[in-house]
Amino acid sequence: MPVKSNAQSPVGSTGGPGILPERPAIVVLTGAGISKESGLATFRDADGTWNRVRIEDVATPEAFETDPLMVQSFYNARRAQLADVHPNAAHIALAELERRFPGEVLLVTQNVDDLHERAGSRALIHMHGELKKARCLNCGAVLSWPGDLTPDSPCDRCRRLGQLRPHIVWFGEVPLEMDRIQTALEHCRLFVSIGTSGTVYPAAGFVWTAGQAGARTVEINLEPGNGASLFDEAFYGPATRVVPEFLARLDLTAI
Ligand code: BJW
Repeated sequence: MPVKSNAQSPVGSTGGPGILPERPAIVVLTGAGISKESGLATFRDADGTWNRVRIEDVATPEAFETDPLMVQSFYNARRAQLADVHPNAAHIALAELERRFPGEVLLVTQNVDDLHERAGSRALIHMHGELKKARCLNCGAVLSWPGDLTPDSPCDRCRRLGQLRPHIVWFGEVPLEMDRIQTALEHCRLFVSIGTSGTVYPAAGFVWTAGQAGARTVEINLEPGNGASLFDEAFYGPATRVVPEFLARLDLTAI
């Protein structure tokens, strides 16, 4: 699958360059498992999204070129679902960590939902994009887009019709903010991975980068992920229980 660059697209993060720390002591990576108990499906569990729809039909640039209406409908439904779900105890515990820790924390999420920001996290990167944004293929604008997107929606900036796509990183596209994430991983002292199967790269390789740089690496998941052997420590169980417990026990003065 050829890799396409998202270079045209500006910052994919919530916090913005002023808020995002360059060399945080703690980097947290989250995946779909953290939002599962809020009511959002994961991808690869038995009841996951990829057992319901084919990746090739909805999550590649080729799918969008072939059938934009089908792809827009898939993302419209998932965007609409965000109105019915709420941040859970794991999202809230991570937002509290950011407030409580005297140093800097960077939260990198693979999730395209908005539950981390609704819980109060600010230093946040959405490396696979955001459901509530659209991107213009003509002018590159990244627009806030809370409602449905149609194949002929006009761009708010250049006014061209039919050029907007979901601001989502599909297979074969380069995730957002990779330089910033790489620098953070190379300088952090604690790396915590939560609710991800460790299947999709480059996120699946972050534990290796952080470990090579000397960070303590911790996996929190329902069950061991694909990269389980790469972590120094692991805590298994539902995120709403294990994440608050782990963070409550963490000695913040020792990081
Ligand atoms: C709980 C829980 C509870 C449940 N509590 N836990 C061979 C061919 C072609 C491509 C490739 C290839 N080999 C590698 C590639 C690259 C490809 C890739 O990795 N493919 C693999 C599948 C093999 N990657 C890419 O194409 C990426 N781009 C890229 O690599 O560019 C090159 C480049 C990179 C860097 C620099 C320069 C160049 C892009 C990947 C885009 C991924 N997009 C998606 C969909 C878009 C968003 C959307 O529609 O929502 O992102 S795929 C999907 O997977 C989504 C997720 O973010 C991502 C990760 O999934 P996640 O979060 O791990 O979910 P699950 O379901 O897998 O796991 C959930 C976990 O939670 C499980 O472990 C459960 O146990 C656990 N859990 N309940 C705690 N209550």
